Order: sequence, then C-alpha cells, then structure tokens
Amino acid sequence: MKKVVLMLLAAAVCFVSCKQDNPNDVKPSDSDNGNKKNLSLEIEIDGVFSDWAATDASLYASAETDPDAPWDAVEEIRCCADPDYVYYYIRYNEDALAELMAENDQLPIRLNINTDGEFESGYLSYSLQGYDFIVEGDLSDKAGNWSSMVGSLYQRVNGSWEELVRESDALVVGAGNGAEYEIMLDRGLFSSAAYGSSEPNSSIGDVFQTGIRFYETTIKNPGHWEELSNMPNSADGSGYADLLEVKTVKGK
Ligand SMILES: [Ca+2]
Ligand SMILES: [Ca+2]
Repeated sequence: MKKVVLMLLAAAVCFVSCKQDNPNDVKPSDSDNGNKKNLSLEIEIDGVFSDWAATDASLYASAETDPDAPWDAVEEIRCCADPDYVYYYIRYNEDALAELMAENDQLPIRLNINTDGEFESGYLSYSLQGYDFIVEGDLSDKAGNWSSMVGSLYQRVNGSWEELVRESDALVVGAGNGAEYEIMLDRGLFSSAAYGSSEPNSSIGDVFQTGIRFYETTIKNPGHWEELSNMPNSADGSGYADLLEVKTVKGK
C-alpha cells in the first residue's frame, strides 16, 4: 500500500515538474512577445516619436496630404485608440512650420470626432461628416515654442455647438518636437452622461471617425483663425476628404 502511495506521489511530482518544463506549454502572452509584432499601443506623450515609429501600421489610421490639395502646411496625421485614450500624431511641413514659429504665430487645431460612427447625427452643415464632438486648442505658445495642448470640448446638441469644457489641461495632453506633435485625449470625456446631456446619446464608439483642421493666429490678429490645412484632404472639389476611420485596439 505504501509503495502505491509513493508511486502515485512520485507520478504527481513528475507531472507537475514535467508540465512546468514542457517547452510546448507556452502562455499566450509568450507567443505574443516572440518574433511576432507587438500588437498593442504603447504611446507616451513626451515629444519623442520612436513610439509611433515602433507601432505597427495596422493599429492606426493615417493620411498624408494630397500634393494637389489646397493646403501644404501639414504632411501627415495618424490616429489610434485603446479603451482609455485616443492618440494623434501630426507631422508638419518643416519649412512651413519654421516660418510659422519664427513669426510667433500660434497653432490652433480642431479635432473633429464622429463618436457614434453615424453620419446622420452631429454636424451635418459642412462636408457631411457627422462629427459629434470637437476639441480645440493651441499647439504652440506666443514665444513660438511647442506647448501642451489646452483643450476646449464642444458637443453638437440640437443643431448647435455646446461648450462642455473650456480651456482645460485635464482634457488633453500634447507634446511637440521638431516638426512633429502628439496628443492624447481621455475618451471618458466623450460620454454625454458626463455632462448631463442627452443628445447625441453616445460615448465614443469602438469604431469612430476623426480628422484635424489646422489654423494659425497671428500676434496682430489673435482672434482670427487662418486655415493652414485640413486632414484628410484631397485634390477634388473643395479639398476635403473623408475622415479617418479608427478601430479601438483592445488588449495585448
Ligand atoms: Ca511619444
Ligand atoms: Ca455622428
């Protein structure tokens, strides 16, 4: 009897140790970290862009400016999202940017976001893109340096833009360096419930559409937003193209 118990015990020990040593017993995360690409977002808002360079292109939506579009101040935008945040990457034309910065012009932008993926809700008066929220803010200060974006948030409610957050540094963070700039938005702020609003009744969806409009304001005329570019753009018609479609990246 003792012998049988000992044999069973030895078999159990062997089973445990053999199981641990089995090279075929690989956790799912191990295979993900092998030679395969890292299919998760690891974007840090720090003015260093190697994180974007290392991000697999299948994880973000992007647009380069059309050489025949009516604007040339911005060369590329990218956008990606995880369950908590939405990230933007912007690359200006170096020569155009140097001129703007030398003149101490500020660089306001407007992020247009079709949070519900529906093109029949939100802003319908212009280019029919149906975006439900916009975020506005400057990317540079009055001394001609990049600055973190201080954002204002507006929601399209009953046919007009309603201001939900004014010039808050809690809404969005940004950092620039050279001709590049990166932005992170907290997607929790896009829930209509956060503002006691009922329409459109949507937080930002797993799939959404977005684009960026670029402006400059000058010291002489600080209230006037002169358009620098619109992305995505095209050579057709008035130069506007469909918004980027972004799919939320989930898990690692
Ligand atoms: Ca970065
Ligand atoms: Ca919409």
